[in-house]
Amino acid sequence: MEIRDVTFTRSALKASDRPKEHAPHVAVAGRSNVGKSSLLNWLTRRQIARVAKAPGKTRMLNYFLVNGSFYLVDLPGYGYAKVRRETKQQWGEELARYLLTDERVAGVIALIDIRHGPTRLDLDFQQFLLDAGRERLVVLTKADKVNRSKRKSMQREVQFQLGLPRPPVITSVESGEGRKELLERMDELLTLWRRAHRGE
Ligand SMILES: Nc1nc2c(ncn2[C@@H]2O[C@H](COP(=O)(O)OP(=O)(O)OP(=O)(O)O)[C@@H](O)[C@H]2O)c(=O)[nH]1
Ligand SMILES: [Mg+2]
Repeated sequence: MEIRDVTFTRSALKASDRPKEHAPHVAVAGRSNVGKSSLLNWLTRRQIARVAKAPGKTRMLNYFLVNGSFYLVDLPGYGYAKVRRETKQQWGEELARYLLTDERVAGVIALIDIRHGPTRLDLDFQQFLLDAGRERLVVLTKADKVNRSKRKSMQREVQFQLGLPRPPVITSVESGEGRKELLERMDELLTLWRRAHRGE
């Protein structure tokens, strides 16, 4: 897949603010600061999502229309403690509802920091995706921060721990590693979704 054009469409939290069309969504999820917005900029080769030093930057669901045919969705990170509890609960609920019920979600790119592997929250989120019946595309981020042998061992370990049919994709926005593979795996998700929704 080539990314030809990308347009920021909208920020939304409530279901009524989400895009209206039938086009599929690929959501990008993970802990606060794991690199979701960076990954979106890197994938699209545009400075389109906001990246910050402080975690908790992305607070809404941000929709980016790609090639006029599907949405990439930058999600707020989970596990950021400094957000007020009520706000956190509200995001959590809206997000969960979105991922559980919106038929347009073709899959979730779930980011995990390669330095630490899955945290308790990552494991809970993986279980949530399994229960929701969502396709998981697991990505290990920030590969430039670890050596080659740690990459390999973490890749094997995470595949086993999460029960994934294929190894997670290793990426680094610094070295550029993993971009082509991630785009291919996204394409597969979209193809699956289109097959399942043909004729609608
Ligand atoms: N070295 C390195 N740093 C990265 C990489 N990806 C992201 N970062 C850094 O990690 C920090 C967090 O990145 P963001 O993209 O804002 O993370 P996020 O997951 O969107 O965070 P929230 O919006 O707060 O949930 C930034 O300082 C990025 O520069 C990577 O591949 N390598
Ligand atoms: Mg972000």
